[in-house]
Amino acid sequence: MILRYNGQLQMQINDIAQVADYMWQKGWAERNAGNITVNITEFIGDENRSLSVINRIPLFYAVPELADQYYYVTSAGSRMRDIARNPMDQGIVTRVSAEGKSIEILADKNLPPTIELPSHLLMHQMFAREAIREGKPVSSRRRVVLHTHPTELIALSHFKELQSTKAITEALYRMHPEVKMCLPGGLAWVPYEMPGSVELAKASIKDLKDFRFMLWERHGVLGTGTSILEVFDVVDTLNKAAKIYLYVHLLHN
Ligand code: 2HA
Ligand code: ZN
Repeated sequence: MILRYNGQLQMQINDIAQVADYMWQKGWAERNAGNITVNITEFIGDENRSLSVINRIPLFYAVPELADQYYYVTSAGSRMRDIARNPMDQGIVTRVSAEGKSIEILADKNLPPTIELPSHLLMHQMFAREAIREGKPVSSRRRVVLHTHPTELIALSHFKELQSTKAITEALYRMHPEVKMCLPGGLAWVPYEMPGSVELAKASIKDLKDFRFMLWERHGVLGTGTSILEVFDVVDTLNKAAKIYLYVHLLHN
């Protein structure tokens, strides 16, 4: 079925396409690098609640807190440059089933979701629990999970002396004071785990309680928040600080 657009939903999808384009232009999205999930429940509108289910994918674990939540999800193997051109040709709108045991693909096509969807859903489950604890709607806390491969931040993740939350955060704060303004909580350090592995998901979820952004050793960044444009801006600022770090150290050696 084809997604029916209302103004707010169109803006959300446009923002996703815009950020996919920025990440490609920045050189953070080689081949099929990166993935995005956004909770769009607030914007979905009654006109899309009756879309028929194209496919149902069982989950290995239940996420009852996410029952009836709607997500835009990039598809497995999709390229950011293609998502930028046509977000519904390279991504899907899904709903978590009423029992939270499967996801239902609603629009536009029956594409396989990113292989990172199970770990993204565990993160969204954590955000849902945060919101529920505060008596707020499930999607009112963080709605966005974005993963990308920013070159200079990955380069910094190779330096032994920067391989801790304290060391990487202080180095970036020192290089570019803007970082502290947009990310006062700091950047969490996650030691190397296989991309797409359960271990990487578990390590990330542990840090998500206290941090919105994390650096995965020799791999990339995971960012969370309420607006995808704001999440992009933070990664961009972090990566700028990483670039300055590299220039300064090159000039000193
Ligand atoms: O989705 O970046 O880490 C492709 C990746 C996996
Ligand atoms: Zn990756």
